[in-house]
Amino acid sequence: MKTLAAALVLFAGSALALPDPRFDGKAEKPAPVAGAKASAAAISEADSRVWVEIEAPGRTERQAAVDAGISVEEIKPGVAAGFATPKALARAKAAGLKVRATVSLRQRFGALDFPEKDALYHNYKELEADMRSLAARAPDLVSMISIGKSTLGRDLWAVRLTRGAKGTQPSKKPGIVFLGTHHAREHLSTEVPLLLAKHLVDNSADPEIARLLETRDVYFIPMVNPDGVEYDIEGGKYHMHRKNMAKNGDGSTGVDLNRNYAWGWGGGGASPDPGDDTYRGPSAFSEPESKAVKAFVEARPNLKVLLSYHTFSELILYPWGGSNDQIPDAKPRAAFQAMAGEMAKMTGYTPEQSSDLYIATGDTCDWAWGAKGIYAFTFELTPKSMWDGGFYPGAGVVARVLQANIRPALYLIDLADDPLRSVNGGGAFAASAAAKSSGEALK
Ligand code: 0X9
Ligand code: ZN
Repeated sequence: MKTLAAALVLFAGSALALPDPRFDGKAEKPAPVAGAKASAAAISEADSRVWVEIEAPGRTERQAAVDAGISVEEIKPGVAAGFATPKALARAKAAGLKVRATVSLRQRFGALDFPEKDALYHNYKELEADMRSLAARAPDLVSMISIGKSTLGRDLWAVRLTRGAKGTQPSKKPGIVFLGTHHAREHLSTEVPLLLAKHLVDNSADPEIARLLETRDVYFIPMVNPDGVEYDIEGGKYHMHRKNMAKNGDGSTGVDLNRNYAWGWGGGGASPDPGDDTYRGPSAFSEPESKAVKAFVEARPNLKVLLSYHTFSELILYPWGGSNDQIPDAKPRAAFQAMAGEMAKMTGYTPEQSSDLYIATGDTCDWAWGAKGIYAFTFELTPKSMWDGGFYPGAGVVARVLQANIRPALYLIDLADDPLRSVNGGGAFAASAAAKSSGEALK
């Protein structure tokens, strides 16, 4: 019986070491992995996707891979790696890209034993129950609302934390929303917003947190794509599923919800092919899940900041993602850069403009900023690479990742009244304010 760790070592033999200024070379090493056991997945025989490594000495090749419909998940020196259908692979080759290695998902994951259950992670029912009990535990502070229904009819749950308003009552307090799991297999991105909400409730007597809950309107929507999540863990095994569970006309399943928003929709880095992992959908906001987020945001003009959690790579991304243009207005651009830089100091994650990773249109944050003027960030959480567990890093990382993300969340909640305060190190929770006693207590 082959272990995943062994498979990773074998597979790592194909990694390259070409120079790329983005990397210090650490990411491509097959480190011993705490979560390795949790990385096993059950890939059905019908799933013909491959994990592919494309030679990509620079951004041009990386973008060409994305534009061919490959969901690029990892960038290493000289290489862009990710998932491709046979058609996307053919498109990449036709575009002149050099394929360094391909491994079928069945070969890569299918032969592995299934790990012990990651009991710490929340499935849909467990998430719903925990959100409900959080609301019951602190009824003066927490309320639970459904922002709509998923494709398969599941409620899309939000918890709201604020003093003095409940449910859907409007508020004039500056608002912020934390979103998780647009992408089904990115389970850690459910845990972080859920556990952040619990952290705020558990520490609501702390004067600084009490101040935030008094003066801000804070929302957590930990599972934007519950149908995809439930499919990804169906049968007690991981299926490496990214999209929602919409039935496409060609027999394939799923729309990439992070390509379905109406800012630049239909442009680069978002596939028109329903079979691809990055399928943009038939039209902008075609999906109930993205539509629900849109309606949620539009009903709350007090929202000033949005953070959408994804995994993995340990990055902090800000608009634009759909083009290489910078935000033209110097003041908000400086604020985005200041905030991303501060949060990078707190987490060790790398801050960059989204399109520096690759251009992809129709994502949540471009829409939130472009259409609504909301300061919107994408966090790519732990781990750094596929070799550290990829989408399935195991239960062992959860506490540490939560810990790393508490201060950035407090920092953003505080700045929701006026994100421009971030410029020149402003904000009560800025890294430069770390010496402040209240800040220290919260670390
Ligand atoms: O491609 C995505 O949707 C995000 N990465 S993930 O591995 N979680 O799928 C990154 C989105 C960043 N946005 C743009 N580059 N537009
Ligand atoms: Zn994602």
